[in-house]
Amino acid sequence: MKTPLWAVVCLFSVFTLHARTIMPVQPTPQKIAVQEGVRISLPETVRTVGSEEANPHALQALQQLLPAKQSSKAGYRIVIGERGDKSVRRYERFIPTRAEGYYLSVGEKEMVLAGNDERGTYYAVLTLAQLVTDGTLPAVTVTDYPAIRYRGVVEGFYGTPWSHEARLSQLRFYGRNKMNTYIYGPKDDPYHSSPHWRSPYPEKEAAQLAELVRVAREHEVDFVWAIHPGKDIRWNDEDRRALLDKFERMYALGVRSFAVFFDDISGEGTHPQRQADLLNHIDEHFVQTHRDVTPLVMCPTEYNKSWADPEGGYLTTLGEQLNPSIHIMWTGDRVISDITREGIAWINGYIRRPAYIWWNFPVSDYVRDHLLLGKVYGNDKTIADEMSGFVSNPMEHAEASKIAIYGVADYAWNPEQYDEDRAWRAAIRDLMPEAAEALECFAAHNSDLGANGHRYRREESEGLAPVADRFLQAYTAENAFAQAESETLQTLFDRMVEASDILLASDENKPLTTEITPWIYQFRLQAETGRKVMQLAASALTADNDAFLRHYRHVKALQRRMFDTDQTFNQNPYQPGVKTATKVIKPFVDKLFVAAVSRYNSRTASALDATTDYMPHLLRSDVPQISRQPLQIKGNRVLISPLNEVVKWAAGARVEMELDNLYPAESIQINWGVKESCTWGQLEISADGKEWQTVEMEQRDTRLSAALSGAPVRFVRYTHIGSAEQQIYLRQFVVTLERK
Ligand code: 14T
Repeated sequence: MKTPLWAVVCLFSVFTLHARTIMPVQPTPQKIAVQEGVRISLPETVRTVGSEEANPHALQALQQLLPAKQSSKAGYRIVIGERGDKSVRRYERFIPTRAEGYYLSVGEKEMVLAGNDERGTYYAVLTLAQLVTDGTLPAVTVTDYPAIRYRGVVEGFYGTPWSHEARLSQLRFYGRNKMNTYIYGPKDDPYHSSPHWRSPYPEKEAAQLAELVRVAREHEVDFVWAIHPGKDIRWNDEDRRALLDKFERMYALGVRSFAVFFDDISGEGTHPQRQADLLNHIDEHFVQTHRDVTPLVMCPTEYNKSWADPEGGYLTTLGEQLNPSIHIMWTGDRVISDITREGIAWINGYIRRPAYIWWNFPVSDYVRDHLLLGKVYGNDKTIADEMSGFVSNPMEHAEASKIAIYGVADYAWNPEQYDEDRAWRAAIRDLMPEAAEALECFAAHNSDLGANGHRYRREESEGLAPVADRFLQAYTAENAFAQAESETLQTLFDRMVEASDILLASDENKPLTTEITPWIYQFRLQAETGRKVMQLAASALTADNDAFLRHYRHVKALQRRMFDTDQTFNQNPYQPGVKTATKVIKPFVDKLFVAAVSRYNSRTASALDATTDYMPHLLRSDVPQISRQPLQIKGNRVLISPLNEVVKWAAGARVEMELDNLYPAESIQINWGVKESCTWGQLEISADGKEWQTVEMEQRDTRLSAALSGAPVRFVRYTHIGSAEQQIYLRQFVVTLERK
């Protein structure tokens, strides 16, 4: 059989690619075909067809890209518009019949930008802009659409809400990355949640929200204003009216998309039938009555499988009762989890509609001492049809969150072709093109969360663990200094120092470097410690005692400086401090330090201290949850880091703090989060750890306090002297010393 000529031409000249390597288009288009070897110069004179009807935002973006002279007769022809417009009628069959889809073709005489709808045309222009290099365009055909209808971000974390400037920058970033949704729901905005959800925003805040709405619209992003009324809502006409009034006020500010959150509440507000009645009422008397308001989004109280009680019927009630157009959010099998096929099938069965995914990544409000700068991975790539939306809950560090958000934009547009590695690298290049290598090094080692109550972990320092293990193994088992591994590790520490300095000196992205500066300082110190511990380990083998002791003193000094950094920056009340490279690098450096010191100690019969983290005071406890809590020094106060979960305290168990010296003490403050009289507990102090003195405590509400008026204290302990297990919260445990 003869091969027809057109097929030969196609084979030779057209490259259909899934935009993996060659084209820089982001997010990855569904289909892109490039004609090899053809470059088209940006035209100087153009004849635009369709400007009267096409999406004005698309036209404006096109105008910025091609500030060419307009001519009615001559010049390069540009056809622009959306399905139904006269201009694109001839191309309608090429336009994908998907929301926000588009067809883009660039030829030598003409280009076509045809959206399935207004947003589709805008996206066609964005893709076109990304195809330009050095003032030329490839000859190309793109057929593209998002696999998931709603893609974006939910500002839904606890902690300092994003600044106005940061939000403006986010909205531009979402638009540029073809995300169409920003859900405004910062837990710490009192006008979003209790106590003031019923009240209008003060003038300044209202004006800023109106500006956000405007900028979102300019960038084709739906600004979704969320309300969180469940903490104190009363199921009566008055509160129903209060909620609708608030929505009307937000509508007047320009908001056209709304959400109602019932997460993280208890009591009356959790009632599913009442929630459904309210939401249907809003749907019927607000959403449906305003022709330009988009479908309502709700976050249920049982928003993940581990909290859901299928027998209790909460989700079944929502599924049966909520109007079908209302979207229901879902975080997966757990509060923090990645979405699987089985997981989404489970919830969709209950709610009778595709779930609207609230992905709790890179949110770090439960591990605030860590930065989550790693890759976006873990979500199933074949379940786009099973979800109506996919939004990411980010960190309170807005700019740093863009690494993950970029990945989410790519995943949610085209999950089947999503490549986490490529997206992560591209994100870093997008944020800091000049210092990309440095940022990549920093991000590669700042991505895991450390142990946490949600048991969510991320990869970090990929590929390094086997090298570190081999080196340690050779060192401890054979007294050998493995050469190849040592070179890899030395290079790593050098690169870390290099990356830190380059990032600290860079002016490229100030909002980003400002957010992460404390972590860069800590990262540099960790690298220097690593470098020095390698030298320490080497001199422990060669029996050069002078060199060993010099390195040892330096490592101790570096440990002290890391402690100071941890105690000085990011002092939030939950997880204060600055943790970096905690998954592979820090454990390796610590283990090698211990091995080197113990080797020196046994060879020279010395007793040098081999602890790895500077902290002069000690905490001992046979209450497992408390024993893992770090101590903190805040001026003249020594405290146990508070814990945000229920602590189970067995009868007879105790908590004991040992200070490094004897101090005159001023007072002790304790808060176990319980109002009942704490007769199960006994507080004692001691100067030597042998003779103990019981201290009376005064209780006010949940607060216990004891005045010590200068008593000499080195040991403090609190013992459960009752007989039944206690369930308490570790809100506060502080020993205040007298100021010198
Ligand atoms: F609405 C939800 F989908 C959701 O995730 N709600 C919160 C969210 O605002 C927060 O940022 C996120 C991460 O901490 O988790 C939810 O908040 C919690 C989760 C808990 F397990 C609050 C208290 C918890 F005990």
